[in-house]
Amino acid sequence: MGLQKSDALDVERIREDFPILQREFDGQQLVYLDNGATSQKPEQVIDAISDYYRTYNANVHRGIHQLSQEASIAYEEAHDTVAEFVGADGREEMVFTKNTTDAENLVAYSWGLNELGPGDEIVTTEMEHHSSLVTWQQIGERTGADVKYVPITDEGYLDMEAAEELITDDTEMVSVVHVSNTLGTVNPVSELADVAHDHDSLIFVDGAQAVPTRPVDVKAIDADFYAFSGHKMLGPTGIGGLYGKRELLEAMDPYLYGGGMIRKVTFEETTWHDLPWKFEAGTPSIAQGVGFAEAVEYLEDVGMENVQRHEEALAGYALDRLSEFDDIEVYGPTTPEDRTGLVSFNLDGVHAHDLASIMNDHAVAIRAGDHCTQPLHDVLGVAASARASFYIYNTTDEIDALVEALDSARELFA
Ligand code: C6P
Repeated sequence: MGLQKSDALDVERIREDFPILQREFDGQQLVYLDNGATSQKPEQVIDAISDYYRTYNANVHRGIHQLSQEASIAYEEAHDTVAEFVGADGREEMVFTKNTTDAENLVAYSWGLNELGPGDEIVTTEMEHHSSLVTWQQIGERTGADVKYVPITDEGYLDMEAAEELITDDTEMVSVVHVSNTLGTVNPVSELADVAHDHDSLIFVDGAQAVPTRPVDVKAIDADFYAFSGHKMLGPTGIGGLYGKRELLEAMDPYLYGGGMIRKVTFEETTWHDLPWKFEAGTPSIAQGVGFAEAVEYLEDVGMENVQRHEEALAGYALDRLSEFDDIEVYGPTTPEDRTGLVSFNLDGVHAHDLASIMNDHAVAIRAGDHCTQPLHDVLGVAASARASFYIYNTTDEIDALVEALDSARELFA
């Protein structure tokens, strides 16, 4: 297995932990390049989830029996593990959500509906995922706040000059994606946080593609809110993290009401539980929380600096290989250090869906479509693109397999 351009990780060793990578289709070994959509899961995470169900399955925060105590401790400590991973100040600043989308909606509903009104502005960007763009659009419609979009440059970077003009004293919220899931661009979120704070605005950072692929420190960024999904970083589906500055979370109303999030209920009124439980109504995703923490521990063992170097190496290799062909248009920055390990592209004359289907015939799994960034695709002037996205178990050989499959697509459509 070649990893000619990166010595950051022991990829062969890592691959042994991922049973799904052994799958073959018609005798061809799976090449999984759809990690931006969801990552695969190592044995350690699968075992941690299985172990919870096999040995200490119980509801949390509701029972005094031994199993419930064990489950409660594991679920609570999972918050600590995830909080520490992104530099949050303890479990009080780490709400478990279903995913990034859920975290975006939590902030939009709990903070946005109460705090925004006519004359206020939300500044977001042209490269946002629908989970943020649609959510703020709706909150804008409901509250009368205007939504403004920072444009992108021809090279696929955020236009920072425009950002500085758009963010004004009327801005109440800046919402920005840390790493674009379509362009791969790594945005200067810390710089944007400074601009936002200079105007007394808050900043929400969508870290769905960043936390899995690079070291993230929410305090160093000075984000007010920061969201990410467990399933894109080796964890299970159904669990995500929302970091929020403690004083903001304390001041916000709950998002969902019900069991588990209350302190005292009478027929007349209710008071709320401590953070983060105030935002986790109902029976939470316990197994998923346990699996999420295990995934974080796995990534810590690998080392996030190494993950980042590996991502950049694979991005660089993919950009090099794809630039060999005149009929391929690649989107996003051409400098690997400015992006993460995902590459969106189009092959002249072949619809991205056809391309993904031909890839599938070669057991190469990529994503095709708008990647939940339709407005960004409008800006790029295309309806869809193909996207290969890499993770810690991917190799340069697999990128070669992608390029070979592209050759057959070319032949088929010639
Ligand atoms: N992007 C992709 O293939 P959820 O679905 O809530 O876990 O994550 C939403 C989300 C938010 N922001 C960014 C930057 C994302 O990339 C995603 C998920 C997947 O690109 C599915 S559309």
